[in-house]
Amino acid sequence: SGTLILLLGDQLSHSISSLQDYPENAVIALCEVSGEGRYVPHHPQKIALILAAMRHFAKELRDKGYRVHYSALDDADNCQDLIAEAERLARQYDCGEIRLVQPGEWRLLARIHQRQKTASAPQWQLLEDDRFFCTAREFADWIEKRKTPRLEHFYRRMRRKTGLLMEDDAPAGSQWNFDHDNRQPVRDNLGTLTPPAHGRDDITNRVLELVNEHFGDHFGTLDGFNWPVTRRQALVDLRHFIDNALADFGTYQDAIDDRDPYLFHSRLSSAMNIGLLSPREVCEAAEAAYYRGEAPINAVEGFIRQILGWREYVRGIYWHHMPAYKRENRLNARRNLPDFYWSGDTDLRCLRRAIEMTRDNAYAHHIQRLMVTGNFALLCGVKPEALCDWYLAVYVDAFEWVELPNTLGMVLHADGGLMGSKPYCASGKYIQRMSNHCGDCRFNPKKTIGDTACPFNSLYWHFLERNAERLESNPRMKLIYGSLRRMSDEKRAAIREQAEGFLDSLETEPAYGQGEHL
Ligand code: FAD
Ligand code: DLZ
Repeated sequence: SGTLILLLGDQLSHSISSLQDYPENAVIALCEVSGEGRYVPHHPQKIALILAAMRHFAKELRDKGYRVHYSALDDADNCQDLIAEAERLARQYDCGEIRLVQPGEWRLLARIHQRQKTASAPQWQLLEDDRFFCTAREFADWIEKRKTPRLEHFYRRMRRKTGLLMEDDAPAGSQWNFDHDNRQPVRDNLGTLTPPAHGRDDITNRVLELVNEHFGDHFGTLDGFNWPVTRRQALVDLRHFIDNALADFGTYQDAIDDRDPYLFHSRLSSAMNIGLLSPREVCEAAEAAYYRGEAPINAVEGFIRQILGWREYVRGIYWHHMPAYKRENRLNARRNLPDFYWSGDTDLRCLRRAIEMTRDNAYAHHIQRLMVTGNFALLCGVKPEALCDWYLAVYVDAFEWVELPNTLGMVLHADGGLMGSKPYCASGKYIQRMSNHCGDCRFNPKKTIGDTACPFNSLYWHFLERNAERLESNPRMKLIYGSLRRMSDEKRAAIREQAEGFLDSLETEPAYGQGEHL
């Protein structure tokens, strides 16, 4: 009997291993199922991206002559669950084997392993996902030899392995890392860039209607949908970034603008994560711009480090430490996610704008995710499962292999320091320095106590005090704990009272989204 090749919604690469050397007459299946749209309440733009990209990809395969089965969301006999639907199709096409590239989320992999153990037919066969620079095995070999694994060491190894930005054995520009040049705050008249507007064909328009019908109740709007749904569109975005934004990417990498959601960021994460672009071609395009003299080394190195370094590192951490990783909560955070994460209805201007941009675009850039919505949740002690479900739901690029280490590890410092040697905690002064939000906010970042004090300030000290036992001995936290210790008892008590008053005001009955999917 035959083979069913199952392609998931984030496996839309023509070079993917499951499409190489497959048995003659195999059926390639792509399945839209409501189960994948609802395991967290995904942003409608994320669902629309996946479904539109799947439909376009299926068409490209058919045009190339492949034998394709496409299960549409509205099909009467659709099981609405990936595993059940694939097994139904295997029976329909008389396939004894279902072959697929390993999924990017543990929850699906665990279910497939379960089917491998218990189901007599069809047989599930998993292939390695070779669309990354580093395999899970290679990462395991690397991390198992290290007492304190750090991104920087891993990244240098990947630079040497790939030759990206290497000149003989030396790093281009004679330094591995140009981070110190990449911390400029936002400034007036930065000159905003408009991303390319992608045309919507009949396929995309139909998907937008469908998503509105089925998932219109989820947080997020569909109106401004402009994510690339084909490789051709993704290449347009890549070219736009290289030609117009890359040169300033480094300098303004950490800046936050009240009006511009994208600044000089690439907006390429979703295209890479679903397979429309390969990380290698994106890095090579940036490297080529450097050697053409079109972008400085601080920009190009900074950009390549995000992809060759961070993106690979988080994936390695995820597969090496799952499933235990998801249960980590080293700072013992227990608070519910404030309801305003699902509405933007808050007086804190920075949070409001990050959440509104997320609602409108299914996107916020890294520093908004880390230092605004992330930092706030860290300082408040939001429980990891609630925050992780939020990040997994609301961003167009969110898949658990990349979302979880960033949220649980980098933001919440819940993994004991695998993702960062210290928590990325900051007071309102950081947000004031890097952004232009504070001028339009009713809170004052210079004040810690009183009605108009920026809540980030008292929360910051409260967080440090609450977690002193675990963090005080960290050499990178010594200075700040010194300041805390030098404060008078009265001042500390006043800050504590201010922070606890604020935290109490957040405690309402949560509407939904508290990590119950764990
Ligand atoms: P750019 O700023 O242009 O960066 C270029 C590329 O580098 C990105 O496209 C991305 O592929 C990669 N990259 C940058 N930072 C990281 C990082 N920390 N980890 C992994 N890759 C990185 N990224 C996701 O792709 N999916 C997620 O679900 C996701 N969740 C996140 C959750 C939190 C709490 C945080 C702090 C970060 C998260 N990130 C995630 C990383 C990063 O914020 C996004 O990759 C980036 O904002 C995407 O926008 P961009 O393509 O414009 O990125
Ligand atoms: C995210 C998503 C959504 C919303 N819908 C589908 C779908 O209908 N069919 C599908 O194959 N994949 C979908 N995906 C992507 C999967 O959730 C993703 O492949 C897994 O989480 C593994 O990374």
